[in-house]
Amino acid sequence: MTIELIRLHRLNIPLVRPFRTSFGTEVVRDVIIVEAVSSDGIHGWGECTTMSWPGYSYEYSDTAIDVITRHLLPALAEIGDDNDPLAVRSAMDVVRGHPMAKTALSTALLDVWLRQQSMSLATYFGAERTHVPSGVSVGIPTSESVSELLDEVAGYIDAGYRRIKLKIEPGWDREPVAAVRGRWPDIPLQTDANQAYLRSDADHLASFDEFGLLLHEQPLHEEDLYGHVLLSEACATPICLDESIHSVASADSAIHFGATSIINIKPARVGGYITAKEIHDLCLSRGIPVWCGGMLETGIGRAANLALAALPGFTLPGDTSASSRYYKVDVTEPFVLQDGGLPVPTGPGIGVDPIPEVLADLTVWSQELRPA
Ligand code: OSB
Ligand code: MG
Repeated sequence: MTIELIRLHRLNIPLVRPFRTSFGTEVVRDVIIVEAVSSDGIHGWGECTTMSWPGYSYEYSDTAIDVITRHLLPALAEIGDDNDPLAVRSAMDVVRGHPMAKTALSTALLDVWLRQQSMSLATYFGAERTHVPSGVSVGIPTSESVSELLDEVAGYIDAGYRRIKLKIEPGWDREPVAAVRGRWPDIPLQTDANQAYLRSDADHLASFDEFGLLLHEQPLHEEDLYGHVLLSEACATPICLDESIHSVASADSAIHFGATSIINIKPARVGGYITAKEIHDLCLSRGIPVWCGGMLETGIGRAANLALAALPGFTLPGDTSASSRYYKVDVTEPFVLQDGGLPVPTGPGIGVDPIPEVLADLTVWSQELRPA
């Protein structure tokens, strides 16, 4: 397969409501969609889930554009016309880090490669599930009002979401969690602190044990694996890592040392779908439950995440919510919640395409690149 052209589309998409976490507030999604066009006229798509600022990780949209343009695309010249997914990943390995940029470009190439074989991503993974249960990640209300939070959560529960994740930070934690648990004693409930706590908060976090939570997601700094081991010993609530897991090796280490007993697999955080699948396989062999995280993806990234989440180790509902939870208008046909979950796309590749007029409408910048 010869890739003739790579197009970067930078979109600004308003969120239906601001998404506030311990690392900041996102009001408009600043997302890059990568389009790869092959010489036989096939278009493949990948989503770069960076935000406009380095709040979740060091990457952001400007660095991703730079890395794709100046480093990843030239690195691919090494493999010539060989666009086998493993060859693509190893060619990109010469660039340290920048997993979101790698995910965006490698997924567009993977999509072309699969479409040429008329094979869906789910089939390529060996996934058998056709429907994936959905959870929803609920931001900190900008008003900091618990009653507003309860109204938002009620809307999700009425819509059929199977699990609620509350974003927490020091000062917004016990009160909202107690209120949600008090009103819905049986709903699967978890927290996500995005690294906002310190080792010295162990007793405080252990006090949440009374709420019967599924897990605490990434309470401490991503580099503090030992801190998470200590926290796991202090809390009955399982600890689940997100930001700390970048690779198969980091997942293996975190499991081995007892820093995590559940893992949030986000393809964009680990450099792509091939590595995400390998982490799934490792966790399955170790008896570690996984669930599919998200980065407020458009339909492009969501479609690929659903294929991954259809694998058997994904035993907990993930952050694979319907398009309407994020956007009034999605870039693809919207994903609509059915029976508390979403259908796994069955078409070739990622199984969805952007709607050209919507893509054009939301685009604030674009660029064409010619691979060397
Ligand atoms: O930590 O899981 C996170 C969104 C952006 C950045 C980080 C995170 C999130 C979410 C939302 O929690 C997940 C989603 O619904 O896509
Ligand atoms: Mg998280």
